[in-house]
Amino acid sequence: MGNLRRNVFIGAVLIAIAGAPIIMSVPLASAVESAEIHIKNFSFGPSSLKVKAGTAVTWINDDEEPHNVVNIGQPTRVFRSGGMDGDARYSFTFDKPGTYQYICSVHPYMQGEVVVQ
Ligand SMILES: [Cu+2]
Repeated sequence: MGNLRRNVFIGAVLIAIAGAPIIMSVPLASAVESAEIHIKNFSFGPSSLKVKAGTAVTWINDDEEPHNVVNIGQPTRVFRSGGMDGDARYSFTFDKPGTYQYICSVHPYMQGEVVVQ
């Protein structure tokens, strides 16, 4: 009987090892949604973006000139990028619903908003 128990144990270990890759291939969580805002010709496109809470928004500077992304209004300073050279990217994940207005502080006439639902 000792051998049988040992074989059952070894069998269980082999099943566990064989099953491991299958378990590991299952996504850990549902994928985070993402969206992009392009900075081009000194404007944000789209200038108004509507997303669901939990969405990661990435700003991409398509201009040669440096820009940045600074949250203003209410709420304020929730996000603030550093200076973004051409082709630079900045990402922020919006967890809380609200309307987030922002500007490029280098060119304050560049304005946009992200509406989080
Ligand atoms: Cu700018």
